Amino acid sequence: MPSTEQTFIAIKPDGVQRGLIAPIIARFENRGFKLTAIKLVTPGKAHLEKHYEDLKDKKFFPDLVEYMNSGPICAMVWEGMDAVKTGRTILGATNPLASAPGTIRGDYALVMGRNICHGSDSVENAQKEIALWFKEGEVVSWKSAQESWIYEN
Ligand code: IDP
Ligand code: MG
Repeated sequence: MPSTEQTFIAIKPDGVQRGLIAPIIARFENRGFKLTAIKLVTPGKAHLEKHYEDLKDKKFFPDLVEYMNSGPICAMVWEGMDAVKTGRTILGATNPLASAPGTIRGDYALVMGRNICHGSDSVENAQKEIALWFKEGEVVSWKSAQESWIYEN
């Protein structure tokens, strides 16, 4: 049976402005993950401070919030086997210079303050982030016709 693990993936304002929505979505689709929610949002400072509340004491926090507040964000939920950990692998390391080619950050970014994308770092945080970014009913449960070609049984 396919796993129903979900992760929150966001294309940050630089990724949206640079026209990278489609190639980023393609990486998750092509890998076999299922898109269960997507929207373009500019949620405002308070929401972004909440999203990154664990980092509020970091020196870069004000710049991070300003960066995230600088344009629309493409917020998504992707579902599938090991979605959280594999989602992070697809993104690459936080520092794009340390990200392997073939990862999103390793292919499209150079600096941490413009690193294109966000991905949940644990199943627990994924659940929190999905609840923060999406309302009840915005995450859609559906059966992919590809399922039996991606998973065994
Ligand atoms: P992650 O996005 O890989 O999970 P986190 O440590 O959760 O990395 O940091 C959140 C975001 O804050 C990063 O994606 C990056 O945009 C920014 N950031 C993290 N560390 C630094 C830093 O040392 N300088 C500038 N920005 C940073
Ligand atoms: Mg993080």
